[in-house]
Amino acid sequence: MNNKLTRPITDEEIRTFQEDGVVCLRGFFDMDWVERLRDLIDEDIANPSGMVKSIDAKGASGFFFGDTFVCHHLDGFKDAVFNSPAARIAASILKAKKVNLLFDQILVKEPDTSTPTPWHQDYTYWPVAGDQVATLWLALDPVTFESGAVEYLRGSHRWGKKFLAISFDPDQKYEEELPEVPDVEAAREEYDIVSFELEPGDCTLHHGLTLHGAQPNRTPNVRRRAYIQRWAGHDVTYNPRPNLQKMLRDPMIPPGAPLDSDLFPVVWQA
Ligand SMILES: O=C(O)CCC(=O)C(=O)O
Repeated sequence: MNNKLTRPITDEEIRTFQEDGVVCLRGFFDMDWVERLRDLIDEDIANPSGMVKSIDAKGASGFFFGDTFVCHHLDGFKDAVFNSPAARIAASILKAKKVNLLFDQILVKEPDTSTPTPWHQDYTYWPVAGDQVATLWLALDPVTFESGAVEYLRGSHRWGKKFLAISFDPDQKYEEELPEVPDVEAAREEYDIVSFELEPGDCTLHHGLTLHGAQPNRTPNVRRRAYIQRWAGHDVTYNPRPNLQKMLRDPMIPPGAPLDSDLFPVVWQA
């Protein structure tokens, strides 16, 4: 296993992230990581954590599986947090002096899964304030539009807007005073939508305010397994509010403080 970057992140890649709100980074994770994470995902599906939630739409075909804070559940994921190239990638793209892991996550769309991932911003789900918030989405299978590639609205992180979080979970309601996400699917041609066909080991980094969603997995036989990490840089502080996404536990840090804690560990610093 190797946590060194196979090459430095370029200024062009940082600029793309800053301007577009998403950048695609190919081949930073080798096949050892891919195969290990595939096995861990199958282990988690067979024996999920207490944070697992059903996210299949009602009456949907297939199986859309999600589990969060998985590095607290299976040690192999902890290894991927602390010893894979992910933290250095996130720090380089965010130009951060340190990065904290907010949480890690699995999202699997099995073949013939009809549930789309609704358009949303990540930021409004989480107890954070600050700009350096990003998600690393690592492909563990070949990903195409047909199999449910994530789509992004280019530059939407610079609209200066926060949108109400959409519930993936019937037990969870989000009630902040925020406008609803625009109905992108109803007028796709009006938006600048970007997505990437990925090979196993390729990843994307998107900003916490970038609007994104994903299609169903319409293939009859291609799994779409993703391992996802949520990162925060040095300008991010703890901003708890009512009705946010459930965190594994209270991080026991005061509002306004840096995130540094057992729950949101500093994984890399300069
Ligand atoms: O994998 C998906 O379907 C959606 C991913 C996503 O929304 C995210 O990683 O923030």
